[in-house]
Amino acid sequence: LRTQVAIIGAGPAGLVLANVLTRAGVDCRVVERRSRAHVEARARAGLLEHRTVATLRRHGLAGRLLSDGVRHGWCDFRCLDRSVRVDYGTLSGGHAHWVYPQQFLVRDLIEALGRGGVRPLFSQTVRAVADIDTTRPRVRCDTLEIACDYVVGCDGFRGVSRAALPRAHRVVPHRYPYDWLTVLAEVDEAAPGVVYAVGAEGFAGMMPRTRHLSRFYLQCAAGDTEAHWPARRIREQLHARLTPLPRIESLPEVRVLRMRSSVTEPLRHGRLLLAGDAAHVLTPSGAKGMNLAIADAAGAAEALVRGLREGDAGALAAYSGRRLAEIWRVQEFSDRLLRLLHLPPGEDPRFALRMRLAAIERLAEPGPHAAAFAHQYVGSGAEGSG
Ligand code: RFL
Repeated sequence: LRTQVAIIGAGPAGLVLANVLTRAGVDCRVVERRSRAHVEARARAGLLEHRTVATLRRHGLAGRLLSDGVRHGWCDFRCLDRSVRVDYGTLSGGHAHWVYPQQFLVRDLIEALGRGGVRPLFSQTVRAVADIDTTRPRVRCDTLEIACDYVVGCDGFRGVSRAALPRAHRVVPHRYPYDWLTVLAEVDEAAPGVVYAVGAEGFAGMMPRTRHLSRFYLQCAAGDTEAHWPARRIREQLHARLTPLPRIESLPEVRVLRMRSSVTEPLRHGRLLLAGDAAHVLTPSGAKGMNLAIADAAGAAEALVRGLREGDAGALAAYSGRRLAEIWRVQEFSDRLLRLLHLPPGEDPRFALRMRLAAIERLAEPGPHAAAFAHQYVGSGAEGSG
């Protein structure tokens, strides 16, 4: 098989990239190891930033999200029996998130690609990426090989593309001293908004997904497994840390999310570029992972179109530096939010909670400090994540 751009992975990054390239007249193929049904059912993130929606809209990919998604512009912080509403929509000058589950967006992106005549190669695993130092890199899959001009690794944290980078590329990791239990729950009414609860028993969070599904997070001990968290304990802890909360009907998905971050630097070597989770992992605290993946994809698409259609290699040379500046800004934001949401081990919780309440109240008081947080949270403007 021969194409201009071989894309590994049909997650949000790979699919946005493929759509933008196809619309710009660049030939590409997407290889995905899972089936179409699998990727269209995989529930993960659900909050789309202002600028993510602007990107999707610009490329004609936001139709269903704009008609079926719900706009959201505030979050509540609960701490010491207080509930503080941060109206980041108003504080950022009218920007908002869109609540739209990742699996719906993936479905829409696959459909849009199909309308452009491109069908990802599903159930086909990439085994190796070769010859990235030449002008004809190759992607070796289970039953076929793709020769191309560029390879973009959008294959997530556990993908193969990163392994093709030479040793000089560094992965900068960070491990937090706790984990999160992530729980998808059927609820009797939609979560009214994002809620972060900070308390001596540990952090708990609630994020809206659909009318009858919400995502909950519970801080747990580092190294805990799902076996430590039977349904009864989850319900007890949600009530203890998060009340009031909607009535929970069932818990269809419970997983422990290892709380770690990492960034690979640089994001390009020769004819291989990395985008999305293949390049960086963020904790879900600020709901940034999918947004950053889509921003990477848009940046890679622009650079590839310039390189392949206009013969301008400058944008490809600048891709890694530009994206890393933003990726680190977003990492710093997510890290800062986590520090606000968790108590430092060993510190008297009475003092630590008062400190956090004071910090939370500042986020709600109109002024430059709250406006900067609001812009970063919603991903807008010069102070935002891009
Ligand atoms: P994805 O979505 O992981 O897609 C990568 C795709 O590559 C495929 N793949 C391969 N294909 C062919 N050959 C190979 N050798 C391959 N190896 C891998 C995979 O099957 C997959 O389809 O990466 P992308 O596109 O960069 O998108 C990133 C987002 O998916 C990610 O940042 C978020 O979903 C992170 N995330 C969450 N973010 C939030 O903001 N809020 C959340 O609640 C939230 N929950 C989650 C999450 C990520 C999770 N994973 C990855 C462990 C919950 C989970 C379980």
